[in-house]
Amino acid sequence: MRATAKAHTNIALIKYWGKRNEELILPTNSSLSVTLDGFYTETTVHFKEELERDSFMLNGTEITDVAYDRVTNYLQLFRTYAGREGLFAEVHSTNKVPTAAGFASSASGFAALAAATANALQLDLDYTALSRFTRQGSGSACRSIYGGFVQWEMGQLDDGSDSYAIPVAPQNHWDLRVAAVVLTAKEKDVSSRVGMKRTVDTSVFYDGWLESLPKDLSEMKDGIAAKDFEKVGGIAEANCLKMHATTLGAIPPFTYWQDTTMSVMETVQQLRKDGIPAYFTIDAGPNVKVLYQPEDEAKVLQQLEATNGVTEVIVSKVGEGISYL
Ligand code: 2P0
Repeated sequence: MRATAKAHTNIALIKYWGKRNEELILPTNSSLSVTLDGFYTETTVHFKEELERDSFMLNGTEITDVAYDRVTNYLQLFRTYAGREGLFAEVHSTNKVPTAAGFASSASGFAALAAATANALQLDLDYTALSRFTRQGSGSACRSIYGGFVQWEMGQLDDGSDSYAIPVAPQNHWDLRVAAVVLTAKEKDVSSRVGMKRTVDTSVFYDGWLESLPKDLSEMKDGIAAKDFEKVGGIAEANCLKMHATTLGAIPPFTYWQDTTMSVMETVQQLRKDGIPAYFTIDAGPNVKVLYQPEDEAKVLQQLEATNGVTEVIVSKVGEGISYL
């Protein structure tokens, strides 16, 4: 009753931004991401008959706060499914996701936890079922079950059974690079969960965002199939800007951008003016991720590293899906 799994984080090219059901984590739109090889979580789950409660160690430290509650509540889903109420586990996670890089470690974290838990309980789940379970830990995590380019199908059903990830193109389809640009920026004060809820509930721009998504998604998939870098980068950047625009229309309004965020955006725009195709995307925080092609790496990194407020640039290639260790 012990298993270890590894999962990589992902970056959305078409963003998930809003839930229609908060408990089941059902989104208001389908999203699409690329799995990254640079950032991952390894998790061991060990169920033992003699335990009286779950325990959670993260990077060697015992966790007892809300993060523990989230893990133990999540394990409960599997216990109920397996008919193993009262069977508790020791969970050991190691995060190779520098928090400073502004990646949601919840994506790789819940994907690795789901995979390890299902294996430890010897549940014979296919990737669709595993992705459905993963989604209930953290939405974006369901995309990390697969490597390469991955869509999270929003689904229509109230019970969430048709809301899961589907592979769009495998890891070896296309050799893209994503630079995570680490900034001298303050921690965000609106979490993604709070931010997306406030936006759904109050933003006057939210309907426009939703209306624009089917076209973005279908053109993005065409661009990926054709390996059309400028198309994919252009749609990803515009989609990110629209998502962030919705936060300015919320009540009270908020933004994840800081001055250093905008400096990096300007650097990327200047790279394009200089003939180098590079595009940015930003999640629920100040850090920026930059998409580029391998042949432009030296110039892109040089310009990013020279930008005011940039402390580090971490490069990822397209990553693989979950694996068992
Ligand atoms: C995404 N983000 O598609 C979007 C873009 C942030 C901006 O998914 O509440 O940690 O656990 O489902 O997945 C971040 O939110 O939120 C996120 P929950 P999650 O990657």
